[in-house]
Amino acid sequence: MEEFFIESDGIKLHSKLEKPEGTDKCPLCILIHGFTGHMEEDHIIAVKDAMLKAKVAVLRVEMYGHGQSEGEFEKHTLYKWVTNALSVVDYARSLDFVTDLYLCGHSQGGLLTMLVGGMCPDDFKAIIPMSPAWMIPEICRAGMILGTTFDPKHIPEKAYSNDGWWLCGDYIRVAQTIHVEDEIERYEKEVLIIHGDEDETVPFDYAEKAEKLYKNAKLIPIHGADHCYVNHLEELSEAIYSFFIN
Ligand code: FER
Repeated sequence: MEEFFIESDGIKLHSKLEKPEGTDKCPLCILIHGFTGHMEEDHIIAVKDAMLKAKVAVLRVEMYGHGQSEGEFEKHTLYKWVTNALSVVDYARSLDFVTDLYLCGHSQGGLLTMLVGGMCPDDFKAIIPMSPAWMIPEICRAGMILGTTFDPKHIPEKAYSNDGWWLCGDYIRVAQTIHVEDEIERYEKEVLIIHGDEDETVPFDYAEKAEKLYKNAKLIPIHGADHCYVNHLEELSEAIYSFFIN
């Protein structure tokens, strides 16, 4: 395992690269956590291990304001995450050992995966949005965030969640401008969507809607799984492993 920082617009992003044993050249998957998440969460580790078992190298990176990366959580926005992800893709392109490149992310990282897939369609063999939180732009336009409501035409300075998190109004301003359908349309290659059908954070309907909108997507529902696949990590691992070995 190599641990290092990738520079992105003056911000150091904490990164870990792991390669499968006994391979010279191999595919690489970039793997991104969700909102308030980090690279050591159980579901991220499960996915990483399943990829390594399928002989795919994994580059886990923590985005602005998360984990051990620089930036303040309260000041993160989807534009900052997009800028970060583009820097990570740039870094991945420079690696000699990589055959095919993949992008995978959970929840807000899954939304990021959908956006960056559309922005860099030539770079990825496939993208893997897991429980993608692609309702965020829509709910921000409707005046909802973190389970609370606001006037979408008069964005508050700060938005608070019931469980103690808060975000700057700029998070909402940025989210309101994003139209995920445009980026769905731009990505014509293979998409694997994985989503728990008892997700309490991101409605499962969004996975079904994304599967229909993409030209070439397959949804693997994980029956009974919640947002982070607690008690369903084996099914999650199996979905990832079989995607890469088939
Ligand atoms: C929200 C609902 C879900 C939200 C973020 C999420 C910032 C993302 C969840 C995740 O990434 O796990 O209202 O607001």
